[in-house]
Amino acid sequence: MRLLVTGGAGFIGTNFVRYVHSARPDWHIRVLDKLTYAGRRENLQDLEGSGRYQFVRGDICDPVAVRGVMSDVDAVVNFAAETHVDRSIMDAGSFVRTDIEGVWVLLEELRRGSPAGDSTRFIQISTDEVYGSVEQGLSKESDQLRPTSPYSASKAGGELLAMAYFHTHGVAVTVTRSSNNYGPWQYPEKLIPLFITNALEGQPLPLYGDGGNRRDWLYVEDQCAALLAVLEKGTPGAVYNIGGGQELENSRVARAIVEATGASEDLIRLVADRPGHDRRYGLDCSRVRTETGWHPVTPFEEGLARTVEWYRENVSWWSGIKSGEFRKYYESMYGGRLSAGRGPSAGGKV
Ligand code: NAD
Ligand code: TDX
Repeated sequence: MRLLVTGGAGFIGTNFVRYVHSARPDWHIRVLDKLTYAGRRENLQDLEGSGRYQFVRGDICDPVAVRGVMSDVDAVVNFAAETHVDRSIMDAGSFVRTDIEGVWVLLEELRRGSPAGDSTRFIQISTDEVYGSVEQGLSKESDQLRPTSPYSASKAGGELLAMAYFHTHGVAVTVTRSSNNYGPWQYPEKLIPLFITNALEGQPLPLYGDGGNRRDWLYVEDQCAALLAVLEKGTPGAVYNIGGGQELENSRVARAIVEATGASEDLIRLVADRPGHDRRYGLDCSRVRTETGWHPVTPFEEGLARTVEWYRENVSWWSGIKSGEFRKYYESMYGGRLSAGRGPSAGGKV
């Protein structure tokens, strides 16, 4: 098996490449990654001498770069994307480019290089956010898509285009829609790594709105196992929900982080809400379970403990990130919100 992993130097990609490298010792893995602010070649540096791993820097929107890495592969797993909802609210341009146009470039190359009948697999990693906010119950793969943020709308565009290439051109596309991942190597802009690293630094934990929005949490190693199962046992033309089955209010997550890091609960601050903030997502994962046998095995408390330990042991990884371009981003995203002071001491109840 020769596997191309696009966006492999980001959070889930790094975990997936490491997982597959160890679980399938006869597979060759090539990563194509643009190395945006969210990607780090160093995450996978130790695999570079193994003879089974190759890193190529390049943009999935660039047909020449894509052609150069795709000609001899059996499967492509596409993680490459702009992924942070808050950044998509500030500026959606790069989301439209990478999450829609980039997917199109990958699909065009698959179509060109694989005349009908060829079976190069294409796994498009999508998200539960494409269903939009679901107040009650669980979304099934056949449900209507109602994305509400520029991020989720771009991801919906990418996966719909991918399925169109399955139906129209016979490209062997499979789509996965997963819930919120957490674990090692996650860029500290997302809720869990931001709150863990802020707690370790004694900085405030800015909780949006009333802290009552709910997410379903999936430990990243479980996500990797699910993706390998889908790659090996899933069906082209199918969509698979992949969830952790562990739904929590954000305020509970914040308190769990405070507890796991030994920080003070006073660090938790209620701040102005994210515009268009989806209240809840929930996934019915019976299809992936029935067809591949996969189910998540990591309880949230255990996954969080492992994640906190990883951030404690890898301070140089995240403190470097947080002292760079991130500072400007953090100030523009949180500076005004935090100084507006809706924290518990100012009356906001967590
Ligand atoms: P991430 O932001 O940590 O990493 C994204 C990676 O893609 C980075 O390495 C970046 O350099 C690379 N990249 C960005 N634009 C690129 C381009 N134009 N060409 C090549 N590489 C490019 O993201 P993540 O959290 O690891 O998410 C991976 C995928 O999983 C994304 O498609 C995301 O939409 C999806 N997803 C993530 C979650 C989650 O909770 N993190 C949940 C569901 C779905
Ligand atoms: O500072 C914060 N405070 C806060 O209350 C941040 C960054 C987030 N939140 C809230 C917003 C959400 O309700 O926490 C929840 C989780 O937020 P994020 O970590 O930004 O994730 P989310 O918006 O749910 O999207 C994530 O899951 C689905 C990923 O970023 C997406 O890439 C993925 O598709």
